[in-house]
Amino acid sequence: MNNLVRLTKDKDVAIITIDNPPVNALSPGVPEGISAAIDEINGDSDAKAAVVIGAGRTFVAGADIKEFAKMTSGGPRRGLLPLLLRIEDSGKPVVMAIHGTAFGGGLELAMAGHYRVASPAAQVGQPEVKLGIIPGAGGTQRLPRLVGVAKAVEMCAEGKPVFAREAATFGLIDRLIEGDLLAGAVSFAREIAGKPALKTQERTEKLGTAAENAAIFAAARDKARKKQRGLKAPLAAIDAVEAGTGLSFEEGCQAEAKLFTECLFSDQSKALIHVFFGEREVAKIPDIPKETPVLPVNRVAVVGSGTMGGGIAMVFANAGIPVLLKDVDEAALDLGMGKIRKNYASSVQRGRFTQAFVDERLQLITPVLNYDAFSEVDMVVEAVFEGMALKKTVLADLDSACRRGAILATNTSTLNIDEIAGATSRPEAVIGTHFFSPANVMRLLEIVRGKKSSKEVIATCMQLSKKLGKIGVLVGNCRGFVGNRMFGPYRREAQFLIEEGAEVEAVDQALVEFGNAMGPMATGDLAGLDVGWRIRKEYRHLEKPGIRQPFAEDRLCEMGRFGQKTGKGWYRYDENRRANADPEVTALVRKWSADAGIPQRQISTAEIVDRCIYALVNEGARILQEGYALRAVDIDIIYLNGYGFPAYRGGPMWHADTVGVQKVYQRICEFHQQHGELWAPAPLLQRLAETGKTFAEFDKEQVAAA
Ligand code: 3H9
Repeated sequence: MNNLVRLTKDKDVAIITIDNPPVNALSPGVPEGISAAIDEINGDSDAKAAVVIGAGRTFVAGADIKEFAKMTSGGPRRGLLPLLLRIEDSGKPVVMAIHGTAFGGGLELAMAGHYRVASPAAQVGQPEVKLGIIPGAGGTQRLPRLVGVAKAVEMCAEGKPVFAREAATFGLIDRLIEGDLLAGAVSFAREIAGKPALKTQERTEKLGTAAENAAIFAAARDKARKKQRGLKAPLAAIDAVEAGTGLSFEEGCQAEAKLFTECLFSDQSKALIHVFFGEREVAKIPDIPKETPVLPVNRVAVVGSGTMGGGIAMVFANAGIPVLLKDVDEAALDLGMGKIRKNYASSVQRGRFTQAFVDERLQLITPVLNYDAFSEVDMVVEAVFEGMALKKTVLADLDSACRRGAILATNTSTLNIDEIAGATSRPEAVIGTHFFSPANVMRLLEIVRGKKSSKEVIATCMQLSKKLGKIGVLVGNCRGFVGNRMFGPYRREAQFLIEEGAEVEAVDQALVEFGNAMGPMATGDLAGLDVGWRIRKEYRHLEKPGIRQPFAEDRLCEMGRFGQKTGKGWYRYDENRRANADPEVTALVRKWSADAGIPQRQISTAEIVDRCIYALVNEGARILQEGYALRAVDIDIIYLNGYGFPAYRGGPMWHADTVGVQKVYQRICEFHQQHGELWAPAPLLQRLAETGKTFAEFDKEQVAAA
């Protein structure tokens, strides 16, 4: 048909093969090729039925997401509906044969067929909401006809994929095929050839009554508002399914098309598409080509069984990698293993893991008190208490205990990797792996490149992060690396605002309304205010004299108010760890501010958001310019996966692009005038503003120059 779609025959069954690697997306040429093949089959009197199948590892993973950006920047609108109607109208029945994934437009294509067969492990889904859009090729109209309204709403609004084995139980898949999918699909096609075939659009038996559906839609909207706070697409998806239940198929498709377009042209969708490609972009390191050899990581060890160490051991165990967990004495190890067991038990309780899975994982974790078996491991992650002297001692011990070729990773959030590496005779094997707490839950892994970290070690850790279910982002070795270095100015501004007269809850609420998972003060209370306090004390000698520093949090710490763990911090906590505003804190901060001569004023929500978020942007721009992050998108991915920044805003740097770099720069200049040196605009931000460029354009230039 063309180079993306082939038409062949197995006697009386025509076979349409879509071959558009890597994921058979419906890029230009694919719909046209399928359409031409259907026409040809309908003109072929020997063909009794057709099978549509994907070449390579998957059926069709969806519309080509790259095309969306072209559409929203003025390119031609590309619809799939006419093709799908042509398939449905085909005089010869069409069997869709699914393996790998049938996602988005891929599932919509499959639903236009008269039958669907699948390998049991295949996955089907309408994940469009994760891109800020809704199904745009009849998915919200055909899916309820096949699976019922409740299931269709769930799949379209939540976007979670379903295994074919499960989909077969609710009518989306007509037959599961173990073994050779094509052979099974062809024989299925022969069975149904010549029998009357149903068009999905004409099926109404699962569409339910208005009263039943009203309750389903109300519950789905409620859930979407809570679980997908701030996102517009899930609500639009529910609207589209609802339209389909009250209107004709054709009118339903029109309603869907309108909602799809509104979503596609929204800032949310642009941001989420940026995130989709960003998550894949961060794996690409300009000076470390894809072919760089990686080291096998089949057995690992973790040193330190505290909260971090225990969590990291679970991460490896969950990926099926055996792990030695070392601590200094029996009591510490028992405590660490106890916490791990408790964590797993709660996962079983919440239905995340089965007991059998947990038992297997626990078998993979071996507690040890010495380094004897360390000579057999391929990688060690040290996760002892954050302190340079201790880390150096542990690294020196590992240097003696581990075989040459093993990776020595240090889990630090602030310390200098090169100094730690200097404690070994093999700095090329040393790398930073900054897990985020709780390590077994948080997706982000900052991989910190030391001056001497070898390319093989970096490539191995990047690849390993995927196996561990993490998103690895390579960062440079500066204080706080990328995430925490930016978090400092963000929380500094939040404190300044409180010292200038804002209420603690007002600051948190403004940032939660912006979309962040938590406000900065509540986050501090959760992590423990003493952590930052200790670090600040250690680095106090580096502070420039005469520059304003926040003081309220340090004073709260001096009073023993460390946050949730002491029942008091910025908030007061009840026995269920619920935060309550604490008038004592307000009174104290007002007094301290008066003593310090800080004028008190009314502070707007907009100022709270600008001060905190632009502090992130300004520091992010410095980090970029200094080369500690490879691209602006790397910073975005860090913030989305480690700091609860809302994905629908694309990350702090993308957010700056969306607001307008010039506008952000001007606001930062105002803050500079009002609040002094800490707000000096980053030179890169200034350059971009003056040349009318965005951070995304800066990234493209970086990639082109690499
Ligand atoms: C849609 O269908 C809307 C419809 O309603 C129609 C409206 C008209 N397009 O993830 P991987 C690239 S919306 C373009 O690393 P994996 C990806 O960027 C779409 N490119 O592999 C990467 O490129 P590179 C609904 C795509 O095995 C390479 O393929 N569908 C697309 O870990 C490999 O990807 C979705 O949202 C695409 N659709 O995971 C599904 N998909 O190598 C999105 C992938 O240059 N895709 N690429 O970095 C996925 O979820 C995963 O890619 C998948 C494979 C599970 C399929």
